[in-house]
Amino acid sequence: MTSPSDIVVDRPSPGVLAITLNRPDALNALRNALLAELAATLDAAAGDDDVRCVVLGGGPKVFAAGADIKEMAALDVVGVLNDCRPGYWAAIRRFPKPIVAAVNGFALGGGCELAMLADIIVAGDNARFGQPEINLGIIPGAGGTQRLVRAVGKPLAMKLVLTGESIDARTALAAGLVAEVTVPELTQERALAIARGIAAKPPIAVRLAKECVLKAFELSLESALDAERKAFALLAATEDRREGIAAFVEKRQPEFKGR
Ligand code: CO8
Repeated sequence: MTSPSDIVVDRPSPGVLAITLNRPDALNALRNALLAELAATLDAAAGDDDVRCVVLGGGPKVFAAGADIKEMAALDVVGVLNDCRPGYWAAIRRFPKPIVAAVNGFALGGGCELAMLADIIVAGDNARFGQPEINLGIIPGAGGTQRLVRAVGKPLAMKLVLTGESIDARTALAAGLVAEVTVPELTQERALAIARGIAAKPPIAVRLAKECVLKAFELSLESALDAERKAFALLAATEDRREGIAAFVEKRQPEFKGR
């Protein structure tokens, strides 16, 4: 049973869906109900033409302090094997439109893994990223051992995963985990500005661009270049490509329709 209050969903401007994690008293710990609600919201947004980009935030003080440890404590090995959470994480991972994460405060454990599922991370300078699972006798379970390595390289990823230490926003920026750092009061606004910019771009090209960039993590270079070539050719069939090029030649703003 999902609680409607675990996330707040808003449409701050055309084409942009803002999702805010809403368990501030538990530092936005990602209990099952929250993950279910987030996955269902993204599933609905995937099929909604009025959503072109998502901003995912946790409010001014915290992004998410990880899986809900109290909920997790009840699981034995059979419970973990039958866990519903991998399904929710897969739904978030499969979301085909861009997600911009606005991260203030802690992004730890599953919170860091959730931020890494976003396509762009804007961090407040109060943000802290880490994978402290080792302190609980477990390891990251939603991609942390893999995505962190790909984002920041082996030495720093290994240090974070093995020591449970966290890094601040500036270190995360220097390491390539986040795209921008700002003051916490502006994190959400910056993320929204980026999302508004993406929402004004041609949606099919945006979708294929995201798909192709993600292939860099999944395929060999040769196969990924092949996929890029095919996506590039596919876009030649879109009205938006004609519109984009015509608008450039005619020195006017393009009007993209997602066709
Ligand atoms: N789960 C549940 N409750 C939490 C969590 C959490 N992860 N984090 C904080 N809370 C709760 C606290 O229990 C406390 O509640 P209460 O007031 O009722 O006691 C409240 O939030 C405030 O927390 P603190 O008093 O601890 O706040 P501090 O500012 O003193 O400390 C910290 C903040 C350092 C973030 C601290 O709360 C902390 O260490 N939290 C746990 C961080 C952590 O270990 N995260 C990893 C969790 S494991 C995980 O994410 C695995 C993901 C696997 C996914 C697998 C999918 C298949």
